[in-house]
Amino acid sequence: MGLLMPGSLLFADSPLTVSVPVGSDGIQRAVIQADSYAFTPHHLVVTAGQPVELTFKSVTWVVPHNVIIDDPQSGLHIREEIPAGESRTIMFTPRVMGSFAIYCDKKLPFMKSHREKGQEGVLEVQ
Ligand SMILES: [Cu+2]
Repeated sequence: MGLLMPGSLLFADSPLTVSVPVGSDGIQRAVIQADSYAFTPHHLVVTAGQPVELTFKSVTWVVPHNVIIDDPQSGLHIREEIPAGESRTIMFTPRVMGSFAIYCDKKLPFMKSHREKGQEGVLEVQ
């Protein structure tokens, strides 16, 4: 699958809050499960100035999700679609310390957004 790289963190073994481990290549790497309606783990702690690689693995059959981290002032401007049952990897290097929202903004007409249903988390940059 290519997901089980050394240094990867498997969501199945993860508590809800994780310090994202650094691989031998210096990349902070984690795998996050995307389900309806949650990201697991949902609180990721990373170190500023080092590259981060997050793989979002959808475990849904039909429902599409996405992942958004949007704080342009901090250089974080990520939006990636995650089709049902597929995995998508985002890479970025956080430069500014702080806590930033990770969320899915999918929404059906007249329904609450996935974020409002609980599909959100925190990227904590230390
Ligand atoms: Cu979603």
